[in-house]
Amino acid sequence: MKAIVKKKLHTLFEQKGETEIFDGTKTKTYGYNGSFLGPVLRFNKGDKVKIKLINELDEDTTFHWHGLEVAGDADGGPHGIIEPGEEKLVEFKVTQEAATLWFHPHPDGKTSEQVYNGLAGLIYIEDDNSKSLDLPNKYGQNDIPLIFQDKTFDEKKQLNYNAAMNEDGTIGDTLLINGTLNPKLTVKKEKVRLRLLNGSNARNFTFKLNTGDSFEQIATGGGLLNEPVTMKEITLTPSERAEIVIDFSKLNTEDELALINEEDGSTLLPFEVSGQSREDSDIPEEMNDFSITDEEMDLPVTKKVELFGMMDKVTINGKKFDPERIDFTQKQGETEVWEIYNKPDEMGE
Ligand SMILES: [Cu+2]
Repeated sequence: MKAIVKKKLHTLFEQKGETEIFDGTKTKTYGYNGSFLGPVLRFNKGDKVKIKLINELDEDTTFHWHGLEVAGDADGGPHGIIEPGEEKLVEFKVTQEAATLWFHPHPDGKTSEQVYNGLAGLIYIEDDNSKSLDLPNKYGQNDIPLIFQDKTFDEKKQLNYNAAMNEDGTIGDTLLINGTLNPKLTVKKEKVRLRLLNGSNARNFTFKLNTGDSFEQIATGGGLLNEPVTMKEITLTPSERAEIVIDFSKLNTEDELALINEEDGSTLLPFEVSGQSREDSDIPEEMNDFSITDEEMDLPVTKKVELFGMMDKVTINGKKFDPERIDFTQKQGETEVWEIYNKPDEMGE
């Protein structure tokens, strides 16, 4: 993945390109400021960010910051269309805590295909707390971005979004990690932080070490947990992020080590462990201080949300998406309790 773009990023293009995913063959792809996927955008809490967005595709698109707390006019939802050849300047202030987010297009009805073609990138937010903690933070050395996406290619090795469509979306038979086929990751005998993004359309991943060894989860898509949680596997549905730390100094590196997908037993990412680290990080027992007060626990349910349906029949509380309608309003700074119900369909799924 490309070098980190620091705060001075001014322009983000959505563009078409060609990428050599298979040796000697060019695959038509989409990308941000390149032919496939995007750079990692790094923000600090408190930053005032100004980005010029340019649509160089020949279709409508938007630039959406998934998980960022940002005003609607800068968020690039389906209402924020940028037409082919057009550009738009967005400005926002980063107000939330350290987290791993991602960006992608979000035009109504075209989102998944544009992401599938390659429009996806990571956003890292850091804050004083995350910088003061002794977490692995050397980009590309012990702090690794990993975007997992399954694709289907036709016989000419071109992306085929419609090939394996089911009622959940499209699935693929070929895994790309950071846009790369069959990658492996070389690490030292130290604690390594993996920032996992499930960037697939409809596939879940349950990440697990092939040896069954445990690792620590330090963050969800919302930011750092209060304390690290030891676990042996973690499931991410599409769009979800998690940060995990694997301590390679504690693993038997004579074994072939790999991250596998417990859902189907497939190997996702083999590790090659070579060399000792000079200074290993020390994961703190306390990383954050989220709490819910007793008063908040006792609040009655403010809103009920019923999710139902598949594809273009998806509804929330029986209503389909309509950009002209606002269903919920709430006051900033006020705690609400939402009850979310995922209603099964006739098949009971
Ligand atoms: Cu999103």
